[in-house]
Amino acid sequence: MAAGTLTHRSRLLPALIVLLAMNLQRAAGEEPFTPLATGFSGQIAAGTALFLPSGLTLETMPASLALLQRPRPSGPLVADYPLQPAFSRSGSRSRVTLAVPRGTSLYGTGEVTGPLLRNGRTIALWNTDNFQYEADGGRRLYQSHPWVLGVRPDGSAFGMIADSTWAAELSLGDGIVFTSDGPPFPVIIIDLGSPQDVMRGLAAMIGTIPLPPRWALGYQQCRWSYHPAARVQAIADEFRRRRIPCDVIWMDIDYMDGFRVFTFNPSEFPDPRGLDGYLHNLGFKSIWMIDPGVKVDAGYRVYNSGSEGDVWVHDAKGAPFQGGVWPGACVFPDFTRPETRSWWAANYREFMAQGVDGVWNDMNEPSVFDGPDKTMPRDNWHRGGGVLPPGPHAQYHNAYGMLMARSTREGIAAANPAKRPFVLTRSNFLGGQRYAATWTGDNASTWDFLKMAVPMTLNLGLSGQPFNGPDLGGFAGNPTPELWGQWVAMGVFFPFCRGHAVKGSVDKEPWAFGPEVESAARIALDRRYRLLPYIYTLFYQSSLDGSPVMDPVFFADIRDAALRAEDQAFLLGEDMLVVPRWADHPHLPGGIWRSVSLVEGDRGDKYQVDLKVRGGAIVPLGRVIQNTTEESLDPLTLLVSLDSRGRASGRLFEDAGDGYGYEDGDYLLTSYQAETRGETVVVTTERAEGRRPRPNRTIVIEIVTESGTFRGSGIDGQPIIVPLHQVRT
Ligand code: NBV
Repeated sequence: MAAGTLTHRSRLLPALIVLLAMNLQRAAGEEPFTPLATGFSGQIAAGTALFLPSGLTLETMPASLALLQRPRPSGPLVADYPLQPAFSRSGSRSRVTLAVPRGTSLYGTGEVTGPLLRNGRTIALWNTDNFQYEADGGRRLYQSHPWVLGVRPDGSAFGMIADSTWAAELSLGDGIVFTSDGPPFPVIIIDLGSPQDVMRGLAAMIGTIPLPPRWALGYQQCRWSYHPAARVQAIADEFRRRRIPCDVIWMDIDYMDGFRVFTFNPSEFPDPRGLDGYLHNLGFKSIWMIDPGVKVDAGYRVYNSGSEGDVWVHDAKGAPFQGGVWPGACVFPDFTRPETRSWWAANYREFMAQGVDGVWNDMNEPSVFDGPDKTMPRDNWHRGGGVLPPGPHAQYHNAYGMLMARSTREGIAAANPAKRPFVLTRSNFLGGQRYAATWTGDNASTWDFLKMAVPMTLNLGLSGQPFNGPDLGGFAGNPTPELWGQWVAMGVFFPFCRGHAVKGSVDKEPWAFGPEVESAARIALDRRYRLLPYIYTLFYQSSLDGSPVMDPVFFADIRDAALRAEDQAFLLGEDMLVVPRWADHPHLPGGIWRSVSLVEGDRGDKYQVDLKVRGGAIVPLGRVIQNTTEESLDPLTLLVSLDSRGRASGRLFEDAGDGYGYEDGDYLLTSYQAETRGETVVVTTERAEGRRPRPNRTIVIEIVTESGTFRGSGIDGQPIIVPLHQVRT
C-alpha cells in the first residue's frame, strides 16, 4: 500500500487498531487497553511530528533523556500527514500503536538478537546483563532503543520514537505496538523520502556521535584480564614484534585493588602511570574499566566521599541500596542527580592523570548479582534533580547506563580538556551515542554468534548508535582457529573493532591460533588500517548528520525488495560492500561493484572477505601502519572505480586526529573527482573545505577495472592523468 493510500484512511485506522488490540487482549485474558485521545499533534521539523496523548501538553510533557532538546513545534501538523499513532491505557500501563503500510520492512529497535528484518519480533526494553544472550531467550539485552525504522515497498521511510525510559515491550506484528509500564509518553514520527533521510531526521532529534579520536578506530586488544602489568607489556611488545597493527590495549577489572573502582592493585599494577607511558612509547593507547558498583568499605575514599554527599540510589525505605557485585556489597551512584554526576565525574581527574586514554563502563544495566532479575528492585528510588523528576528504578533503569556514560564522559573531558574523550559503555539508551561507543556484551565463540553480529551491529547503527561492534572472536568459550580467522577477517570492517576473551578461555590474540590464522589476521588488520582514512571520513560524516557507518545492503538500492532481509553481507559507508567468506547466497545490489585487493595476499587468503567498491566511488586509502600515531597519508592512494559513464568521486576528511582544532577549521575535507577523457582518466581535486594546508604529498591512483588495475601518480592538488592502456596488474 502506498503512503498516499494510507492518508485517506489515517483518521479511521488508529481507532480500528485499538479495537483490534482490545479484542486480542480479551482473548488473552489481559486487562483491556482503552483508547486515549491524541491531545496534541504538531510539526517539529520537516516531515517530523510530535504527538502527545491527552493529558500531556507541551508544558507538562516529561523531560526527555533521548532527545537533544525539548521539542518545540513550529506549527500544526499538515492535514495529510500519513502516520497517526493511536494511544491507549490499561491501569498503570500505556501504549502507542502505529499502523504501518502493508509490505513495510521494519528495522532498528536497538541491540537485538535475530535477523536484521524485525517484522514479527517482540523484544523487552529492560537493560539486562545477559551472558551469552541466554536470559529470556535473548529478547532483552544490555540496551534499550524505543525506536523503529520502517521502509515502505517504494523505498520511502519513516521512524517512530516512543519517548519513555520505563520498562516496556516493543512488538512488531502487523504494526508497531510499544507498551510501557509507565505513564503516557510523547511520540515522535519522522516521515521522509528514504531510510537514509530518516536516519538524518533521527539524528536531528537525538543527536549524533561526537567525532571520536582517530586512534579509537584502530584495532583494540582486550582480555579479562591482562595482568599483572608485565603481561600487558608483553602483549603490547608481541604486537609490535609480529608487526600486527593495534592501537589500544584494554585493562579489565583485575587491575583494580579488590575491585574498588578508581584504584589500582598495588602489587600487580603498582605504577599505572609507568605502564601507560610504556604503552604510549610503543604507540598504544590504554583503556581502563570502571564499573558503577562502589564497594561498601569504611576505609575506601570513593565510598566515603560518596557517602558524605549521599550520592547513592536509595531503596524503597530511603536508605542507600546495597547489592552484591565483584567487590562484594556495593552501593550505586544515583546518576539521575546532577550532584552525583559531578561527584562521579570528579573521580576521573586523578585517574586520568595516570595517563589513561579511555574508559570502559561495564556492568551498568546495572548488574547486581543478588538483586531481583540480576538488577536492582524496581521500587528502588532515584531522586532526580535539574529537569529530571524523582522516580522509581522501573522508570530510570533503562537510562542508568546512559547517565553513567554521560557523567564519565564529562569527567574525562574535564580531566583532559584538549582531548576527545573515549568512553565505551555496555548499557545505554536511545540517544546515548552522544556519550559513548558500545560493544554488544558477552557473546560467545560460536558460528551462530559470528553470524548474528552482522544484523545486531546493523540494527544498532539503524537506531542512532553507529559506533558499535561485537567482541571479535567471541567472548565466552574457545573458538577453533577457523572460527577466529573468519571472525577477524569480517570484524575488521565493523565500526568498533576489538578482540576480547572471557577469563579462563584459551588465548585469543591474533597469533594464538597458529601461523595460518596469524597471517590471516595480519592481512585483515592491514586492510582495516589501509581503509582508515575512508572509515575516519565516514565517522566524520556520522558526527555531522547521524549517517550509520556500517549500513545494511538495502541502502544501496532502497527499492530492491530482494535486499531488504540481507544480513550476511553489509556496506561500509556507501562505497564498500563486505561479503564474508561464510555468506551463503547473499543478495547483493545491482550495478557495478568491483572486487578489490588492498594488501598483498588478500585475494588468495581463504579467510578474507570479498571486498567490493561501488562503481562511481573513489575510496581514499592510507599506507599500512602499525598504529595511528604513524603518518599514513604519504602517499595517499585513491582507489577509483568508474561508473558506467566513466566517472567517480569520493571524499577524504583529515585533521589532527584528536582535540577540537577541527571545530575551528583545522581540517581538510577534499572531494576528489575522476573523469574518463579518451583513453585516460583525469583525477582532480573538485572541492576543498577547511583551512588546514594541503600536505605536499604524492597521490597514487589505482583504477580498478574488469581488465585489471591501472596505476598512476602525481601531486595532491594537481590534476593527475592516468592512461588506460599502460601499466596494469
Ligand atoms: O569485567 C569482566 C567482564 C568483561 O570482560 C566483559 O566484557 C563484560 O561484558 N564483565 C562483563 C563482567 C563479567 C562477565 C561474566
